Amino acid sequence: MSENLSRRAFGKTVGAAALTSSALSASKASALPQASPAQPRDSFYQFPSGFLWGCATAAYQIEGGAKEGGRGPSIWDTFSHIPGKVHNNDTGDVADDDFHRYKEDIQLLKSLGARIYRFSVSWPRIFPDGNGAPNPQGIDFYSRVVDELLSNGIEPFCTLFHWDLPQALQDRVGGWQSRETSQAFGQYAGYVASKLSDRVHHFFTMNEFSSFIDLGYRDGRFAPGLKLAPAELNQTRHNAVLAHGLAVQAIRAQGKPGTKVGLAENLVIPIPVIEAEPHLKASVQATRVLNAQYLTVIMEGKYVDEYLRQAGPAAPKYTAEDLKIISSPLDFVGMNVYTPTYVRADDSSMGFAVVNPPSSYPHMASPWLNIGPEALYWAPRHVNQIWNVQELYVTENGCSSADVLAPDGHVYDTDRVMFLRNYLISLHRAVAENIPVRGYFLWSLMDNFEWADGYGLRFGLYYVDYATQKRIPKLSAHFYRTVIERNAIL
Ligand code: PNW
Repeated sequence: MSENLSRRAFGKTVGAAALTSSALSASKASALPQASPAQPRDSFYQFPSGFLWGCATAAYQIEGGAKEGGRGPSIWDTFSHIPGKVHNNDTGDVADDDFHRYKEDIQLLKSLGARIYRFSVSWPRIFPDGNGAPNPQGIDFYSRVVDELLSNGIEPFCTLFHWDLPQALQDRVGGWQSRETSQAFGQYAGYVASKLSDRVHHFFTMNEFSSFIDLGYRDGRFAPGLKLAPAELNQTRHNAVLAHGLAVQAIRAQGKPGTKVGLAENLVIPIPVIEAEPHLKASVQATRVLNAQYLTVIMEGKYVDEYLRQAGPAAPKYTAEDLKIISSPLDFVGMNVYTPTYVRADDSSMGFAVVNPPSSYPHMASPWLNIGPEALYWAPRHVNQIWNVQELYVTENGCSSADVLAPDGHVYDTDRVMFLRNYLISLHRAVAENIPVRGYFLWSLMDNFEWADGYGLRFGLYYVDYATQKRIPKLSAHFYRTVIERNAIL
């Protein structure tokens, strides 16, 4: 059973914190109204009313039910069952068992006060064979999830591809190495939109191109575990952005009028080493060049010269028609924001240089997760200013911590609270500067299958005891609930 997010458990802690901060500031003049020691203070970091707060998850990471409801295998089923590919040889066979517990999990969202929820549809639940005849039980499951969300006052945002490619397509045509997969994705996207867009108003085509292509087809660390040469890799990237464009068109053709389409991309987020010219200019140029293969071609309908020049004979082959499809206009852009990439001005033909972090740079439990709160300011600022995007969402932000259950049954993830508080303060800066960020999805609602790290790394607001499937709210869940309730960072 889920635990309620009652204030009682953390009441003492919260009271103590309030007392300390009032005592400290009592001696200082403050622009903010003074609150009595027992009362929470007003926050400087107040969000505009109507700002949407929520959480994100993905099908393979939470659902389980791998062989139920007519679901076909995905490349992640195959990959995770190969010994040595995933930490501890963990698989998503059961995961959080959300396939059976989705009602309980929606109550977790409700206890946080979440207004929006980003979930993903498992392609092989809908088309067990990749394409051909849909499996009616598949769409029924998501239809029930959507109804349950709506009846709890939570708006569903649906991701169509969060990496669980049908194994049938990998076997038949080589997955994203083939344009046939791009075509099949368009058909699948149109079908889901035709069934859910009466109730789901926002669709994301893809989640994080670089993660499933670069880690899956270049480094071999993610499914399908390939290490392609540069020319094949660039063609695979091209097929993936083409699939995105075909899906945008299919959703517009088959979804209800007014259905909004975008994507959830973990763009490289260049941050000027010092917030002054000429580094500011360098960070803008870096954003376009470092995202050339994915977001830039989608937004501009063109591969930037720097990329084509660098790729040389390994550049992808494409037609003008491909570029038109890839750059089909979007209604919004979703950004998955984790780590910063510091850049400085440079005399090279690129106009910028990436500054690699020193070995002392701090990171969270995932070694790649360098802490850079400003990323949550710069990602929306760059995307809004470079491509004039007028509707933005933070589709993921959050972190892994070495969470432990304390003897009193709680999880005191103070590092996650520190991480979130600082990132959200940067997000507040963006919103305060009128950059049109409409909502924020925290990754993740609950601990789940963290891809090649299996269940070894935890990103949830709720701790999941995998032996019992019990969900336990961490300190960060209480923090986030307070943020949502006050619509402010404290
Ligand atoms: C994202 N990296 O993945 C995904 O969208 C989620 O499914 C995932 O659970 C979350 O972030 C946390 O990792 C990434 O190695 C996975 O740089 C790996 C990397 C980045 C993002």
